[in-house]
Amino acid sequence: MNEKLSIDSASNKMIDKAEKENIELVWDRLKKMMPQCGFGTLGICCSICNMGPCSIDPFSDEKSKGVCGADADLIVARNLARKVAAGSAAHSDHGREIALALLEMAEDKTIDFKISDEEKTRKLASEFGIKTEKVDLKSITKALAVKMLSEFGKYEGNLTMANRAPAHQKEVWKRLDIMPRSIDREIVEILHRTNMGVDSNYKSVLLSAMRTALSDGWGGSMIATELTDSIVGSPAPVRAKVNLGVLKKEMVNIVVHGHEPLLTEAVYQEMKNPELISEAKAAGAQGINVAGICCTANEVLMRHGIPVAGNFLQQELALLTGAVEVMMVDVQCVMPSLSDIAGCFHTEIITTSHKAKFPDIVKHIEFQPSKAKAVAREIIRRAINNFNKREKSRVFIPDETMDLVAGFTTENVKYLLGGTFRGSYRPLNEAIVSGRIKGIAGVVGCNNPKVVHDFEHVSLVKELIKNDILVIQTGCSAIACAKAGLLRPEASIESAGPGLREVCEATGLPPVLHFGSCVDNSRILTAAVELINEGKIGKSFDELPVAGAAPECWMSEKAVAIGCYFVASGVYTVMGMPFPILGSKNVENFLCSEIESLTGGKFAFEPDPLKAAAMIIAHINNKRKKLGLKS
Ligand code: SF4
Ligand code: MSK
Repeated sequence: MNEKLSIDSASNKMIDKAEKENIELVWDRLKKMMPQCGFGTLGICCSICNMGPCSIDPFSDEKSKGVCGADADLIVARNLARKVAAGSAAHSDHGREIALALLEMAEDKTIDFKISDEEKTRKLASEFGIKTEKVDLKSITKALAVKMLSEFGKYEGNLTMANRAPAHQKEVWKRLDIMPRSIDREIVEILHRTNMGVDSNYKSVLLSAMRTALSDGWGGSMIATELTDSIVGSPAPVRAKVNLGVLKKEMVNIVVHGHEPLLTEAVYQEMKNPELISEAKAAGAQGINVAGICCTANEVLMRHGIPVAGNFLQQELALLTGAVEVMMVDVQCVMPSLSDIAGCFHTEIITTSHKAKFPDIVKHIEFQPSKAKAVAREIIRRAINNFNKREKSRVFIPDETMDLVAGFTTENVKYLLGGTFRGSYRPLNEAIVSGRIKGIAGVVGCNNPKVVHDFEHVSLVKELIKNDILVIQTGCSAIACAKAGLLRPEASIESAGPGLREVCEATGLPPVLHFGSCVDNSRILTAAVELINEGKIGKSFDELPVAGAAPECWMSEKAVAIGCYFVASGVYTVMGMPFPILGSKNVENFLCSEIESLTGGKFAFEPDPLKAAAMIIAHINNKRKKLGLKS
């Protein structure tokens, strides 16, 4: 067994199975790709125009330049900015799909969804200047959908939800001219600026990239989070299970994977359909089992306790069990290799998004809100039909599962801390002031086969909670720590420092709070606003004793955008692997030092999770000192 590829024994067992069956996995392809391109790693390769591609010689004494005269600083900055644009586009386009679904609901074009959280919908509408008193919900919903959609293309003012930021942050953004104006505009503008022969100043390229990222965090992602709560319901703490052992030998297994929540919601509703359950039983199965991968998993986990089969690097491994009848995928983080692996088994990959298709051999059943339940039924029926095509002798599901509690949000943390009558962040702020909790870290992000699967996430988070730092998580990082048992309330007794343990025992909270999917990093921003509004621990993000981290090497361009909107919002953010910027000392210096004097936040890059934890602890202690709080 190759223990080194993952700290998760279930994953290692499946990697061994792949080796025995001669099935190629992401780790094998990475090995074949070595050595990876040094120019790409350093960010000094440019193919923006057709006079290139140009690459800068990192060892040259003279200042090497591309054919147009662009130097390393400009090339590196432009490449990074384009990653921010792509990452922001992914999150924001996800948000747009949810807003379009809201509009379809309001126009009676779909009856498969209805507003599940009326209170939140009305509150959001008020925030957007929509009259809500004595107005029926359908009219409010329509007006809200139109307002939300206009956030993507408005031509004056700034993003409405950017007004949620603390006064100091807004003042900084205005002074630096990085207040996000509209979502599509910021993405388009950064692509324009980084076109050949437009913005030749690396600092202004980087600051504009920050504005694009802010339009993601305080725009597209926030819209996705808020409207998903409105339509599908706001999460509440829920117990569930995680890891490949949640797949069931006797059941029809459907794995949902990707990011968008609406079709999965319909699958969740239809898996309880008695007619479909009878059909599954008639096929010889005991029932229908739905489990998730990546952030579609996080969405349906948070709201319904649907089990999670794994995180990003486990998508191929789930298929290797030979027990998955259908893997239903939507958008983002879906490896093109899935169709090859599914081809070794009876598994059917079904693509469902009009913007994410596989080569023709893969079945495509397109989701539209107007036919969500019909599509869900069709997919479930295909899974039932596949059940008897399993090669039983090749089925192997590892036993590993772990309990977890998920479903925390900015809003429900208030209630969990003080109930209906005293719900507020005050107990949390008081715990921080007294030093029982030293500070809060948002630990998020992807897996990357370049490092040992899950190791950095789990090691960093364990070290932080041991040092009385409350951890908030999203995405694949949350799934990694869930598998390690850190999302159980008991983890406070087993692994937290004495102060954090006391708070967790008093409130029943785990020391690591699962806040949702990648777009739900916007919940971390709004929770930080609540901390500031409660008082005594800082008036702006950069004064709070908080930090951000993406420890296991960011993988997706979305992680670059997330990191940038954290830093642009004033948060110290430690990434497990550097961005491809090390080909420019100036860009590195700007992002890791100089920018702190502008936005209040900055990046650090540290692959060793214990060193990263020490850096975060030192940062939090420093902020506490400045606030006059004891270390
Ligand atoms: Fe080369 Fe400049 Fe064209 Fe980039 S934009 S490919 S550096 S000539
Ligand atoms: S799924 S973006 S690998 S966290 Fe959101 Fe995981 Fe990163 Fe995709």
